[in-house]
Amino acid sequence: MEINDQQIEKHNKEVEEGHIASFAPLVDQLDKQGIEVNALIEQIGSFQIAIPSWALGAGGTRFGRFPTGGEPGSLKEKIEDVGLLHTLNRSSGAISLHIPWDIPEDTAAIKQLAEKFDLSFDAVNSNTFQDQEDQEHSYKFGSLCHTDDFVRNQAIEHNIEVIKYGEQLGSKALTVWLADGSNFPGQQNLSKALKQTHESLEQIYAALPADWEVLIEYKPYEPNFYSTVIPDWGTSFLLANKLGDKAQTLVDLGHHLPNTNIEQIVATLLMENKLGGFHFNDSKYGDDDLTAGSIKPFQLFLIFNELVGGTDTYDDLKHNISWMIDASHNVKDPLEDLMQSVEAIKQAYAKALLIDRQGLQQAQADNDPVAAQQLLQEAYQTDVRPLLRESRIRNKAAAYPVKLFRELQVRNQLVEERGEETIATGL
Ligand SMILES: [Mn+2]
Repeated sequence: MEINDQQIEKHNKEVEEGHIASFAPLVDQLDKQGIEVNALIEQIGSFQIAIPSWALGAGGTRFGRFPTGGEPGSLKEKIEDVGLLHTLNRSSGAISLHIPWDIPEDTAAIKQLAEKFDLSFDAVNSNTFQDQEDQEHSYKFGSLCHTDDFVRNQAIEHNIEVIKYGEQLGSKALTVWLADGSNFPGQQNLSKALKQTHESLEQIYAALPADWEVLIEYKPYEPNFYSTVIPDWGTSFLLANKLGDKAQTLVDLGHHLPNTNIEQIVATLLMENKLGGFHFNDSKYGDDDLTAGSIKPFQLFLIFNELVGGTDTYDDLKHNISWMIDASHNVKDPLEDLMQSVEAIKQAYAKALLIDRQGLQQAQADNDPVAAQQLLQEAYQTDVRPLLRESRIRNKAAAYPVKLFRELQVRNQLVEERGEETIATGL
């Protein structure tokens, strides 16, 4: 299943009139505010968000899983799915792989396919949170933190193997998320577990190519419910500092206790040059992995406010941070959900670009919280959807990606090609 230029052009022609009716007055309004609209559209359009290979099928919970039908059954099909998304929105130009689920059998063919869709490979992810069939030692009681040298070494070797696969594909980062921790008080020597993890990470770090980074994810609980070895950004930051310049912290928005001020964490990491990347998603209670911006869009905006305000140039923001989605879809079509996430992330970014930076700095210098709030709300309340649409039209993507996805009956076609029963590997 592929979508061609003519289908996109036809769709954009059909919606042109409605689009102009909302876009033209917005341009007038932004012009009056002294905002360079073309530059803004260019920035919005070139912002790319990587799609996780493990989120292209229906997600499961411990209670069950309800397959979508037509799910990608191989790495090739996963790349084709991300290719579909990128064709529709020109904003999903990268894929993040998970090993061993996505081991390429024919690297050259996979690279060629990705190139055809204009996709690059973002961070590769290791998996030491479950046991594989042919695996010698179990991760039941941890991996990089394990009390047993043999288990630790096996986990270290796996991460080094993941780096090698990533290198072949042109990836530049390894993401490490550990399920390591304990379920009961006394089960684990907490300081020893962290120390062992650090020593294991040192060996992985030593295997990184010169232009690579290791991104260290943190999470306060689950699957362990008493302690996790890397529970928070502080612990990740500590490890990243001990390891060196190539180690960075990865912020997964769902990996915080309720009401944590995530934008403040982002600001601190950015200031210390330790913000390696994001896993975007949204949550109501915990690590819910819901569509980005579906529950707390204002928080997403505030995160982008810190990102835009904390970097000098657009290039700093674009090149030094990995932008990835980490979501799970239990009831939505995964591809539609991913398009909605990308849209929400770009809306937050666009709104953050609209903030009157000078005015905000002045309000802060004047200790004027009323003016500061006014300026944030001015930007946040602006309907930026016409700007996102215009950026897509200019990039030859669909003005309304989900609408066209439905009109073309993409899911039905995927079911026809791949069948109802295929199940994608993933979380
Ligand atoms: Mn994550």
